[in-house]
Amino acid sequence: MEKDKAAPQQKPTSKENTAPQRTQAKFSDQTITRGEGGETHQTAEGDTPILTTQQGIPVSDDQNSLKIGARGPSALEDLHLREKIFHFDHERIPERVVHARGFGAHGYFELYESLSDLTVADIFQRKGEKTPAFVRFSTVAGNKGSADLARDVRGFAVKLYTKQGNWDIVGNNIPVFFIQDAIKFPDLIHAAKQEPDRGFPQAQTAHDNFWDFISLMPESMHMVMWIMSDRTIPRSFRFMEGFGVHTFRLVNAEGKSTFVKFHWKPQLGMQSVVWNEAVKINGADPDFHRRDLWDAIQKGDFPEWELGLQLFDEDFADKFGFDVLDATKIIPEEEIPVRKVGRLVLDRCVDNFFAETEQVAFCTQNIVPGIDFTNDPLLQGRNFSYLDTQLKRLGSPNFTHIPINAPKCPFHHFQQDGHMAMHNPKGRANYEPNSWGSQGGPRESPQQGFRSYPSQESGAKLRIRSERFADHYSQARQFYMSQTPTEQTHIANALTFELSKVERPEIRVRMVSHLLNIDETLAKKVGDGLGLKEMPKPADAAKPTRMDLKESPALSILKNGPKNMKGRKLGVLLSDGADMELLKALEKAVKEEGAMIEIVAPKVGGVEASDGTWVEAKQKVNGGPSVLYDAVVLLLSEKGTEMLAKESTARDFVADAFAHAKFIGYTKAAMPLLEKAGIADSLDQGCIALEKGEDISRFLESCRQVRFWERESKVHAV
Ligand code: HDE
Repeated sequence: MEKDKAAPQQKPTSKENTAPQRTQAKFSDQTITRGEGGETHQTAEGDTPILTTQQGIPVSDDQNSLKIGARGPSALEDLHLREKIFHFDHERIPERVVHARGFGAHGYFELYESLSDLTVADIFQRKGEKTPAFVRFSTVAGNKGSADLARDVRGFAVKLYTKQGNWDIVGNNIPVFFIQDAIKFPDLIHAAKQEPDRGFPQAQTAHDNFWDFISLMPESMHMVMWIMSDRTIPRSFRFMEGFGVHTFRLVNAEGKSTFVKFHWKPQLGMQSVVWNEAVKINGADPDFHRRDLWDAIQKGDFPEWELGLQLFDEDFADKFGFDVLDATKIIPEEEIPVRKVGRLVLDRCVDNFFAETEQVAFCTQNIVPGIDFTNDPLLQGRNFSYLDTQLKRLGSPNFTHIPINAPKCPFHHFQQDGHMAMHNPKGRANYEPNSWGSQGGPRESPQQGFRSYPSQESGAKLRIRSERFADHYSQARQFYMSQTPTEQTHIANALTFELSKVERPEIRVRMVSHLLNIDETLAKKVGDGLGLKEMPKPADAAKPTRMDLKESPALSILKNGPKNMKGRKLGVLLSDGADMELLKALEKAVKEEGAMIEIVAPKVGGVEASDGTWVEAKQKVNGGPSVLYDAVVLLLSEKGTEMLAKESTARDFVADAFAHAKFIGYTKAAMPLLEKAGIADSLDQGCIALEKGEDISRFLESCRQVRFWERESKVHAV
């Protein structure tokens, strides 16, 4: 047996000879030495901090555990090894039971005008005042590691660090919800998430349990229209709306209450991807939405939303055709316009994902003086839930001591101790009332303190739902009717896709019976798409569908899309010998439009353009499919085309861009690639030949429509 060979003993006299050394190299201003066993040592020099344990004890060797002889057992006294592995073993905390996958950023809210007539909320008093904010976007059903483009509702949770405490608007990108009463939430989420026996599918609703539950819950039909629309496959967090969903109250100095619904309107307009694109993005870049937000903020292209309020009084609430306490209903913007009162800007990425995004704890019950709840039974249930879930996840009632959750205003209370207490009340008094005078700690303030709106409540104690909650189909129909034909087709296709994944035929049929109460043409399209031999009878409805509700253009994404390419990304497929003049002109025009360019090339190192300029690429063609871009340009030389026409991922780049109704700019030399991709004979107005500078302006002008939707019907046969 080979004899144990110990590394040479170090003389601990000087810094240089404390680590075993054999060879030395300089890399990135750090001296790298190799130990006897060939391992890498990077030692602290100059300003580089010295590695320590959690206790601050300097570490001499982070590559080798303490052993008895070079090949002997590890010593139990190795405090560094023990601490390092102990900590690693405990790195995970439970993921959120819903909204596990999310991404957050810091920013601020800026008020346009004082709302002191409506509310005493401090955040709404002074025009132009900025309030720090943290926002976390999320998907609902997927686990923490799931892909960003799952068809799912997006969470849109905003924490506002106001001068009178933290106010959380824990909203979604859809203004309604599946259920009316919190008691059904665990059932809904159980049905939506992976099935309990098999543990799949995750991050998708296209399975039996979800549609079984939904088809037995007529109250979810309005939400079904929204989730089957393109709202659940947003192009970016930056391009989606947010909603507080429930009706809340604003309360002013006279104690007058005004009902309010909160809206976040993206400055860049709304945009979604198409389903086939979403599926492919999930493979190409599962972090597509995270990366998009990160990149935009890092570039200084700060995303922005306007805060809009729908304000109404009891009178309107009584006259409105639906109950304003029912979270499955909206108030159309055409009936109560959205008043824009401020803007939310996200201008700083987190320093650490776990410390901030993962540990941020939103609670619907975090409201401030001047804001109040209503009796929406979903909201009431949520107010119980969020505090509970934070304790479970973060492990201590002191989760507000974590910096991301701590108020940024002064706070004083007598709550103390518990796990991980970072600060406790100072002084002798930890109770009140007390007789310690000015040393006695904080006192209540009837003037400034939070007071609930004194609404009159009475009634028998019953498990009951208001009859005013019983119309489940009218607004579902209104939503569907408010969509453009393209969007209506997407809804029908999404329903057909999802229900085609359902194994039990009776569930599919039950869903179609509900659709018959929404719109017959939609029901027939889906029935046909599912291959139903005969249509079922419409589902029993507690209330007949109202046919008199007016279309609401505000509900359509396409009617509210962007007016330019600002914030969008153009993918340019480039080859050696590409026309440099054209590329320069394109880069200039895209910059002026406020959009971005990403170069895709056969090799990531780059290409040599026509004039000998070396242009670096961001993506190799097989890692930069066209699904990652809003529009594409094929800036190719003849030689480059010849080579790329033989590359399947280049052919997919073109064919997918075409199938996803994207605008395609191309040089004449790229024609053979278009031919190989099978689209040369179908070129339409969305495909624009680029020869000179003015073609580029024409191309970018077209791109402002984001997609060439007329093409879509020509590329789908089923
Ligand atoms: Fe949530 N929800 N929810 N929810 N929700 C959570 O809290 C819950 C509902 C929403 O980025 C949990 O911290 C119940 C509606 C968002 O951290 C949990 C009910 C809306 C987020 C919880 C609802 C939401 C959550 C899980 C029915 C839109 C992510 C982790 C009564 C208005 C916040 C957590 C973040 C998170 C409970 C319904 C939005 C378990 C019981 C409706 C955006 O407390």
